[in-house]
Amino acid sequence: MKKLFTLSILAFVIISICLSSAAAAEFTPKKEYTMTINVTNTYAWGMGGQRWADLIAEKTDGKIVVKPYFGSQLLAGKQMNWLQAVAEGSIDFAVESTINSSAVVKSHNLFSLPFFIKTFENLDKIENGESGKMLFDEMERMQVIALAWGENGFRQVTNSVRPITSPADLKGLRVRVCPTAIYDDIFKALGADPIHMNWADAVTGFQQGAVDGQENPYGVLLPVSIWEYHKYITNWNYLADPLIFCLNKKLWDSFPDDIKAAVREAAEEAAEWEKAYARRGLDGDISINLLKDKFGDEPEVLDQVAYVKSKGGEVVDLTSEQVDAFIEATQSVTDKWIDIIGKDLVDAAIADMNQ
Ligand code: X2X
Repeated sequence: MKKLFTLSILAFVIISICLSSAAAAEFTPKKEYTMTINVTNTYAWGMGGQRWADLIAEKTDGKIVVKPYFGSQLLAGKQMNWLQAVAEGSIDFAVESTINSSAVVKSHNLFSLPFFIKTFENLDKIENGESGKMLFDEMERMQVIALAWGENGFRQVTNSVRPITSPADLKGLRVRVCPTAIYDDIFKALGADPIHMNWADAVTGFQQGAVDGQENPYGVLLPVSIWEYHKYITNWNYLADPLIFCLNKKLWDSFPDDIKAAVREAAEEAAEWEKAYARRGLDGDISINLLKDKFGDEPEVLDQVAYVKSKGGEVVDLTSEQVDAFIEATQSVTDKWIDIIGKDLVDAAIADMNQ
């Protein structure tokens, strides 16, 4: 009896050892995972992606190696295709803009509703609120796990012809926009001529004068020295451009818990830094202090608007009456797109902003 007992304990121990080593052996990381990013590593966005990859390596003791591919290299420059690629697993990770997924996921146009979000505070409330959760849940249903919100920024309009202070000033201007429908509607409503161009081709387009203007956040205007092509910059915060730190769901599900925790922590830390870097000087001292106190980082350019001015950019700030004229001119676009985005999500976003 005693012998039987000892034998069964022994059998139990052996089986347990076998099972646990089988579980450990079950996960063998790939030698290298891919990450797609639409811009280069000279932008806050690109630096944020690189930082996520570096932190993943650090926090997993080198077990998970992620290689960022910049400039949508893995997509042959087709920036609008990233979400499908991550969903089907042909690309593993992404730090990408909701604009670039908005053709595939209609709800991502929420951030492109003209003059809807307007402030960093509102944007944070959406990202951290119910509407932000709805957006992440929807991505999970599409096989993409979203871990953190980063930021390209509030987009400002630039051009080489004249200062823009009213919709009439945009009349007839050829404006490069991201290849997506809501931008067409907005710029047509304002009397401009929207031209689709992938970012991979856009700067050459500016150099060659193929367009009169474009729109992008300060985090993009500085690295491409926009003042060299477009002297006039209007700060109108007309729409927001968040980034999502995310990865393929099947890959995520294959990770053991400790790897999941490390990848998530790395995303949160990299996104917090990236957002602060993109916002520096645009939200008073908040982001500058966060970079310094939390990350020990003191970037060379602290005031991005002043920097653009120092390079010869003519920067216009709109009065609230001037903004009202743009809101009025784009009201039909808002009405149309609320239905496409989904009223439930828009209402949730309004409720979040009112919190
Ligand atoms: O294409 C753009 O304008 C850019 C770089 O901002 C995005 O990828 C959304």
